[in-house]
Amino acid sequence: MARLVVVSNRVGPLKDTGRAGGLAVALVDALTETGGIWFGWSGDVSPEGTFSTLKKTRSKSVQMVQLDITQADYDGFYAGYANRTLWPVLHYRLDLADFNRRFEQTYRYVNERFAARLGPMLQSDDVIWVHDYHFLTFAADLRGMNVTNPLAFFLHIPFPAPEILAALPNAKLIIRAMLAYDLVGFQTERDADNFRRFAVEEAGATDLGDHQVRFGDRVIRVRAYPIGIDADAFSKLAMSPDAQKHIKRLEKLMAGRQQIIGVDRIDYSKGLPERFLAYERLLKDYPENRGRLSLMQIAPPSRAELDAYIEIRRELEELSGRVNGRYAELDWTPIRFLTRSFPRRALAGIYRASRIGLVTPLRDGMNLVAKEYVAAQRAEDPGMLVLSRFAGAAEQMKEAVIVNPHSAEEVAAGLQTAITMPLDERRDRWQLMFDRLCQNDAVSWSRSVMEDVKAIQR
Ligand code: GDG
Repeated sequence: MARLVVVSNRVGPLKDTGRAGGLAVALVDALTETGGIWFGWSGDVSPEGTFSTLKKTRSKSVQMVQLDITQADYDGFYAGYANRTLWPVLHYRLDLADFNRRFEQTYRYVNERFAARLGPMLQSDDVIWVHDYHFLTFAADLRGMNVTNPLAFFLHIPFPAPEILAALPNAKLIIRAMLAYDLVGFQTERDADNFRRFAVEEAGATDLGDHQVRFGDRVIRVRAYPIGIDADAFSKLAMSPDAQKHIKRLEKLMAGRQQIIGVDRIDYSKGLPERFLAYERLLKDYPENRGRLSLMQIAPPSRAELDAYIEIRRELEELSGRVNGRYAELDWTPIRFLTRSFPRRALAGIYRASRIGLVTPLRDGMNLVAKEYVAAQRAEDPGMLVLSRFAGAAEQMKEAVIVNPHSAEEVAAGLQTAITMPLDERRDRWQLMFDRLCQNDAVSWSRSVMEDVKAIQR
């Protein structure tokens, strides 16, 4: 069996430390099956940067190989083009995008340097699987070094409509570089369609039907491979004694009341201020929930150095202060806003103890929290998921209460539907979602990408 080489910005962990999410578990599983390399940034900045000595660690047949970058690479590639240009554009936020041309140059340079360091490690029959928006142009660099191995790519975040992407300077060149991959995978059918449309309408590719486009003399497979979680393991985690401890603590605190849970990195794509406003609207429009249904928002900080994130955090603190000031009672706090992270097993327990999972991103590639919330529920009395139509997860979780996160009235009405939903209906809807999560888990996701990449005609 051909060896697998995974490339992603951050690498590992190789061992299941209890912190690893479904993605790391799925990739380690795929790597262990064939043996291989997981290659990416070390997370460190050094003066030698991509010219530094490779950092290597091994666990059985899998080798982790990591590379530093320089401060200038960090500013232009990571904080710059990846997070200030591509992240907003791909999440449909042209208003937040910074089109600094130096960012783009550094991004292309760092992609080239990573390719130059990976190239010498490759064997002729390796299959290479590259992840996410940090490495859109990576395949073109490898092809420039005469690498002819099968190259697959998966985008974890949304791919916008061509009308949006066209605003990105040099979008055509970036997409043409992506057409150097043999397979380009997305979270949803919509994302795959958007990419195909851009490739055909703007970049000169031809649609061959059957999820394929031609560009020059190459055929590229373009398809949706919705990512899954390790549903069975997460469900068991939610029943573990450790999770149980958290459930007990929360239940004591709630004293018979109920809780809505939100868990998101602080990021403008996650629709957090809109969510707080929708909850405020619920208390206004459906006053029977006052004193009875609180909102707990867990929001570990992310990429805290970016101004946009500091601003959202401040806004959320203000909003929660306002709602709490207005509606709190001596023994009841409406919003509990926790800007810290929790161990995974605690999270599983918190999901399980919450009657509603509220997942309302303005745009999201998939959103694994939606899937984890469902996996953590009690089969006999499951909580209900209220889910944004703009999360990739909505394509596969139609039994959730689907809402438009921009409309506070609609989210409030959705919350009311969820809280008053009869037990039979909750059970039926939950069972359908849970069965689908188990069938389409993280391992089956990576297998289906691997099967398609192996079927590529060379
Ligand atoms: C990108 C795409 C796509 C959160 N707080 C804590 C914690 N988490 C974990 C959750 C979940 C993960 O982080 C977040 O995953 P999401 O899918 O919701 O979002 P992104 O981080 O933006 O991920 C996204 C994903 O890639 C995969 O393809 O679904 O659309 O944006 O697993 O549980 N984990 C722990 N403590 C916390 O406090 N341990």
